[in-house]
Formats: sequence, C-alpha cells, structure tokens
Amino acid sequence: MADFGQIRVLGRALSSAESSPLPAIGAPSRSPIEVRVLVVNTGGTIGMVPHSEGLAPEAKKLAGALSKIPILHDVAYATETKMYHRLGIGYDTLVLPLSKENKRIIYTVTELSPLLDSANMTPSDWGRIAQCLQENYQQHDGFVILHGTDTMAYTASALSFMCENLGKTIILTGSQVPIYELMNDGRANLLGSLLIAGQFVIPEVCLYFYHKLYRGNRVTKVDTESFNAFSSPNLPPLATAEVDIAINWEAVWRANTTKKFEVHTNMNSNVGLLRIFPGITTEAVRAFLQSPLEGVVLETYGSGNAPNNRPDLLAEIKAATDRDVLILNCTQCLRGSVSLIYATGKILIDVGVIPGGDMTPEAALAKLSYILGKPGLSLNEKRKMLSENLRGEMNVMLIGNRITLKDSKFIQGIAKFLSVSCKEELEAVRDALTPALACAAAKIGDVDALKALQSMGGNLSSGDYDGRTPLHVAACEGNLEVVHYLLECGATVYAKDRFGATPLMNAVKFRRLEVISLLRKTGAHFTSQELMNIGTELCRLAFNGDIEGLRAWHLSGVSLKQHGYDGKTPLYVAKTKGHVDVAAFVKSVS
Ligand code: ASN
Repeated sequence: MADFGQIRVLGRALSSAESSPLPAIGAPSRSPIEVRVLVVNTGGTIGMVPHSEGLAPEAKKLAGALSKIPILHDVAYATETKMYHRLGIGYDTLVLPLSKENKRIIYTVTELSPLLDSANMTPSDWGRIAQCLQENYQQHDGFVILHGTDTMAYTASALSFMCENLGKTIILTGSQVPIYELMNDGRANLLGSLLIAGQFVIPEVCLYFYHKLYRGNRVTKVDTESFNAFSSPNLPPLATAEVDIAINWEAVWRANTTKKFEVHTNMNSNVGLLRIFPGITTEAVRAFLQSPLEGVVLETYGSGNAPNNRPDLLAEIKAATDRDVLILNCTQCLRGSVSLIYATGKILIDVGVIPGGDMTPEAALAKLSYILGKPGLSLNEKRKMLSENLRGEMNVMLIGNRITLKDSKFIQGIAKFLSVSCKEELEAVRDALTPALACAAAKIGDVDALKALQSMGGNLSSGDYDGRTPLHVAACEGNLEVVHYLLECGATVYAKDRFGATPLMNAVKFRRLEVISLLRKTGAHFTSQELMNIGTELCRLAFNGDIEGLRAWHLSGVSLKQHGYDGKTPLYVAKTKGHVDVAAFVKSVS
C-alpha cells in the first residue's frame, strides 16, 4: 500500500503548461500533488429528478450521490490519508482517483439556493454565481459551475465579462440527462471539467461539453437531444479530452493585465435581442425600441444585412440611436461575421448601428449588459468598447502587418538549418525554442527579444524543462520591466515550476521588493499549505537579523506574527538576540 504519510497538500500545483508534481517547500517528493476545485451547483438537468410536473432540480442530493460513484470519488484515498480530518473539510468534499499527471483533485460541491432550471435564470443569478467565485477565489485552484444547458451560453458569456482580470480556470458544464440515470452524459462532463480545471491554468470562463472545452462566450446551444449539444462556430475548441487532454495553448485568451481579479456584478437589464425577418412591421420595431431599452442586439441577415428599401424601418433604428440606444449588429447565421460588403449592410452603419463582428447573439447581449452597467463611461467610450475584443468574444480584423512566423529572420535561419519549411514544422521549432529563449531574454532583461517572440506567436507563459516560466526568471532577477511586460502579455502569476515554486515565492526568496508588490497587485498570493512552516522561517530570519528577508515576506502578504516550531514569535527572537532594528520593524508592521 502507498505511504500517504508524506503527502503535501498544495494549493497551487500547476504551471500554465503541464505542471510537475513536486511540493513547494521542503524536499522534493514523488507523492501526488493535491489541488482544490470548487464545484458550484446552480441547477440544471445534471442534478434533476422526476417530479409530477416533470424534471426539476433537487437540493442537497448531488454530493452524496457523487460520493458513491468510484470514478468521481476515491473513498480509499480519503480514508487512508485522513483527508477530512487533515484538511478540516466536510463530506461535501470529494476526491478523484489519481490522474495521469499524478494529481489528486479534491473538489467541494457547494449549492446556490434555490437550484434553478436555467430557463429561470436572470442577471441577478449571474451576479450570485460571480459573487460565489469572488468569495472562494483564493482558496481554490479552479472552478466548475454546474448549470442547465438552456441558458448556459448566456451565463458563460455574461461571466466572461463579469470576471475581470481572471487568472484561474472557470468551467461551466451540465448535461442533457440527469446524472442519477443509468445512461447519462453528466458523469463524463463533470469528470472532464474537473480534470481540466484542476490541472491546467486556462484563465478563461469556459464551457465543457461532450469531450470539448470551448471559450464560454463563443458557444451556442445547437441540439436539444444529442449529448453533443454545443457548438462554437467561430472558434475551435480550447481543448479536447479524448485519449489525452490536449490543450490548444495558442488559442487561450489571457487577461493581459497587472490588476487583481474582481467581479463586476452590476449588469444592465435594459437590453434585448431583435431578430429581423421579412415583412417585420414598423410598429413592432418601434414598440421594441421604446425606453427604458438601452441596448439592442440586432440580428440581421447573412453578413449583417437589413432591407435598404424600408426607410420606415431605418428611421425607427435611427431614432433609437439618436436617443443613445446602443445597437449591435450580429448575423443570424451560425457561422461567419458581419461585414460591409453589401449596400444593405452599410446602410445600418449610416444609422448608427455598431458592427458586432463574429460575436454570437448571446455574447453580444451579455457584452451590452456589462458595458451599460459600467458607471462613468461616456457614450463614445461605450461604443468603442463594444467594437473592441474584451474577452476573446470576437475576431477583430488586424490593421497593418502582423509579423508571421515565416517573416521572422531568426526562426527562418534556424528552420533553414534544420531544413524545415512547412507551417507546422516551423511552429514546432518555434514552440520548442520559445520557453528557453524567453527565459534567457527574461534573465538578461531583454524586453525587445520577448516582444519578438510574442509577435511570432510564441507562448510567453510556457515553462522550460523545469516548468520555470519567463515570469519565474524575471521575478528572481528582480527585473521589474520584464515582469510588467510579461504580465501585460497575460503571463500567469499562478504558474508553478517543478519544485512547486511560484514567481511570488521566487521574488520573496531573492528579496525583489518591487516585483513582490507588482505580483501582489496582480493577485498573486500564497496558499495556507504553501506557508505551512512559515513561522519557523520568519524566526530564522529574525535570529539572523535579516530585516530585508522579513520585509520581503511582509510585502508578500504574510503576517510576521506567526510562531515558530517552538512557539516563539519573530519579535521575541529579534529582541532576545538584540536585533533592535529588526524588532522595531516587526513591531511596526504587526
Ligand atoms: N432545462 C434544462 C436547463 O437548462 C436543460 C438542461 O440542463 N439540459 O436547466
């Protein structure tokens, strides 16, 4: 039997690429890494049972039922490792069998009350979900939201905007058949979502269904009967979970920011969807556009066309945009984008309608609701934000020349040397070289080299052979400019190298005070498990009179009041050793 006595519980065991299973502090161990995922049950078919009026969600039933399904709960592990006692958790927390990547995904099921058929969801329910994510953000590595399929695309779109500066994986999933039935899709959807949320940092609001992980604001429900219920017509999946979980890292959207995660819950409900159809009456359009409506998604034909032989209709639309109603043009087609190739499309721009690119109507509605709910924005600022790509919800045509892989002299040179020429081979060369080159550039503070790698499509968040990302290296070096640049390129502060260290841990170790402040501002934090022996470390620094070391820990958010293994505090140790300056510092910040 395995020796579980050594198991280290880690709050963050991931790097942006596949992570390595080693603990953060102390000697490397081959024991599995434990990660924590929060499952937020909001309702939906996945947890429904038959009632006289039809299927409806049943409260306080799911965790108990999951605990009896061996692929979703490893009773032996929980018992042998004394999981409940060790982590101080209740029986709504379960653990998956060991994953291929040597991870133990421990997940807690929490329920919103009341559980809803998603047809009953409103923006205030989106707000409750967002609030729950905010409250539990620091304590978990990833999040799975169980939700009905009917309005899952709306909620996923809304949450993608509401979750600002997101750094962790959030996955919505559900099922077409209740998990309590013999043949159902709920088990596989939940398992796939947990495995991805627990093992990969994909800092997006995603939707997982039938082996595929999609960007949440790109999906639409396309089938009422098939298990393959969702489609992402304008963006390929972010990941597929079949024999292996394959992540399409290039497609992953990153927040590009140095700001902390927060949720924006004030969504504006005065928004609507208006679908144009042949013969639509002026009266219907006028009635629809009446105050208090503030934002409309106009669903038009083909590539964004509406009749240009209907001055009555266009006059109603113009009257609305003159009243500052924001109107976004989206196509009724499942795939493709609105464009200006037809006179019937251009005419809408002339009456103040904003082209919505290839956004789904669900994403466009959520975006309007989000932007209209933001206080202090001028009309022009709102119009500008609507045309911009905020969360990967639309493709914006790039103006000017993007450097392509084939244009890069450096990669070209290497490719020639290696005699490769096709796009796939060039990309493989780039992907193999990027981690090492980016880490070297981060070490010497060469932002231009990092920019060049980025412009070739290189992933600046990928780790080298030791799982160390350029952000780890820049944090060690104290290179503030590079740290800034990497964060703005979307580098994740939650990456862990093979020794379990985060960039924040590296910055503290090397006393890089400015870097620590910037990482903290971006939301970097330690988990309680990472700080298990921190009191003893602080006392050691106090004993040595190491004021800079203590300052670094303090800046990283750690309290200097913690006791060492023998119950003494850093203040006591500093005083007894006669380190007056250290004692004064510890006192001033405690
Ligand atoms: N009516 C259900 C819901 O959206 C449909 C489902 O989950 N499959 O809650």
